[in-house]
Amino acid sequence: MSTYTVINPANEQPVRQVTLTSAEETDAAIERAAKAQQRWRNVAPGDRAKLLRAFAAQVDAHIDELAALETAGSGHPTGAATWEAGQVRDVLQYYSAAPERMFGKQIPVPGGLDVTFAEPLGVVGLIVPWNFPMPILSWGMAPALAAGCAVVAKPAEMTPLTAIRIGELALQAGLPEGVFQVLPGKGSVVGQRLVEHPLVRKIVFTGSTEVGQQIMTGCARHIKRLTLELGGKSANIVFADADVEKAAATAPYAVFDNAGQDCCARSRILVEASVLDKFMALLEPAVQAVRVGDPTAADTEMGPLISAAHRAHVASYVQADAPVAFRGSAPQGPGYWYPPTVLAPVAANSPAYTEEIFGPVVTVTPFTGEDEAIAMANDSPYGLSGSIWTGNVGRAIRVARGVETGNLSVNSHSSVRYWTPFGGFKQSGLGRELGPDAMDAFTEIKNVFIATE
Ligand code: TAP
Repeated sequence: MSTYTVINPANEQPVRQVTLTSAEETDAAIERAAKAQQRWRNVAPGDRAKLLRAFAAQVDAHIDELAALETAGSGHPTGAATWEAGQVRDVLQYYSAAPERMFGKQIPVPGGLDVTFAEPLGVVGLIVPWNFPMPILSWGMAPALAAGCAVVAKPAEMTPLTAIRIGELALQAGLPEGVFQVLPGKGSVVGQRLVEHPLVRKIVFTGSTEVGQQIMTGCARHIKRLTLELGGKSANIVFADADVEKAAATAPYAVFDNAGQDCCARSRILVEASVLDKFMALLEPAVQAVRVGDPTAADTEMGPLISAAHRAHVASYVQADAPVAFRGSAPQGPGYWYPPTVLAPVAANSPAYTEEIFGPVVTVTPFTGEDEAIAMANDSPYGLSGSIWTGNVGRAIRVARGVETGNLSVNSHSSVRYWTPFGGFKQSGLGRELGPDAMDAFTEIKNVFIATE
């Protein structure tokens, strides 16, 4: 049995020892899940709904504990971590309404009638990244459980603590043993077994596009269902007719939230050339005002990066000769700190402009006219998120329709709402999470003909 230590990224101190799950233990958990699922799918819809509401209530009663655990284990500022724990509760609550609304169709056909049933897929393997351990766990877990699937979740190796605790809360809420299991461990061991094991009927993966490609290949061997939520390099497009003050004031939060470790980070700001100088003059104080520091402090807005290795990766995009326009602050001393950084001007082929940095680094580039803004936004293999700032409603709609991305906001920097669909275009992923149709991802439609003659 091997263990490792979760490190607090804000001070580099050990937080807790965690046991790595082996391949054999993963197989045993999958087999337990498959047995439990046979019973879970037959729990009356109203009772499944009640258990999900009880689970939500358990999470609600432990919001502060979960938030503190996330702050210690992932470095998320306490305000953000509290919101994230609340998101788990809310997502469970939202999907607790689903079991009693899993309607089929009645289709008239000659000689009888046809009815359809939404049948649960079976065991779902949920592979979670380190950047938002709680919300991303809940986006797969809640609709899968509601659909009557059993879930085996693998949190990221660096950030397993809140998922482990949420697994305990599920049992305390009364979910039957084996219906929801959390297996801390390595992607190359636990994650891979989930992909390879034939009893796992679906993988929900959130993470890098590179690992997503490997998982897609592995799932192809079993024709295994798959949802992929992958990387992003989203554009924040600011037109001259926008409320430029508001666009500049919110731009830091659209990219530096979670220290830029956010798949939806608007890490390319595109500004109409005629207001570029005004925008930059407004952006500088906004970036410098971002409160970076001790994540346990109530007013901290940005914490550290997740690890020393990730900080080195982020820093590699800002070499000594990088065009740093201005920066915010970051604490000195222990912790994986990196200041909010604005690069301008950047070449269109610069890695900082084309690659997902996943840190608090943003580029600012001017454009001329709507067509160029759309072309620049689309000049990326990714298509996850983005924002459009304009006072012209027609333009807002034209540009929103033109940008090849799954989730856009107009005159707002908001990203994810659990009651609307979420997912990517192009290499940002496959399938949709959240919203009222998320249950479709965890069920198969079965069609039954009943003869009447
Ligand atoms: P990855 O390195 O891809 O890891 C994601 C998860 O996959 C981790 O749990 C990892 O385990 C596991 N994994 C690694 N190799 C695996 C394998 N061969 N088989 C099965 N599982 C494996 O991503 P990350 O660095 O944690 O997260 C950052 C990336 O996620 C960014 O690209 C970001 O954009 C993306 N992301 C996307 C979204 C959405 S919703 N589109 C949301 C958040 C993040 P270990 O912990 O052992 O590495």
